[in-house]
Amino acid sequence: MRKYAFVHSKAVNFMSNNLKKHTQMNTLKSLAILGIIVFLSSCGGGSSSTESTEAPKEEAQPAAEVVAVSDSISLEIEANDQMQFNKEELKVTAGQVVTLTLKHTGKMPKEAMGHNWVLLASGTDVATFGTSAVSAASSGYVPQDKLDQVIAYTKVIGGGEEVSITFEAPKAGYYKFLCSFPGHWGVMQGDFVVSPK
Ligand SMILES: [Cu+2]
Repeated sequence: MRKYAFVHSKAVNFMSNNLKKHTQMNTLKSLAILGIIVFLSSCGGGSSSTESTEAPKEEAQPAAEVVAVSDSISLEIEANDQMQFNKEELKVTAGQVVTLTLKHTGKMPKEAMGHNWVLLASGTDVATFGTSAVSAASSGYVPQDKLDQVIAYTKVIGGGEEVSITFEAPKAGYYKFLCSFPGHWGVMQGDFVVSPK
């Protein structure tokens, strides 16, 4: 009986050891499988989260790179007490809606140092127009019988004042602008360049 019991207990021991090993192996196996699952799912999750963060960037980039050709433009030109414009050339694109602002940065009154900005039609001679403008004081030195030679113009302003006008850019080409206040056109003139659309 005792021997049997010993054997039995040994057998039980053996069995329980085996069971332990088996259970351990099972546990290891399940841990390994779990590990693979976790690895796979984290990979899957990782790649999908990468996609989700990259996708909006790819969509956003082209939108940010889109440079629309503006159909309007704002230009600014200054005139001073020294009878000077601060720009000799202004550039726009054909058909653009141009908003031009003339600023008189000086202090002299418009009767003594008045300035305007006049854009002449293609083929109009600056000297001829400037000379004829002298006698057009009542209309801001823009002869009303020569408006066909004028694309756009501002009123005459004095020191510290500014004025804005809006007009449509003419067809592509080179035009002249000037200040038509008596005696100013000789130095106060420049090129208005209209490039094709
Ligand atoms: Cu002037």
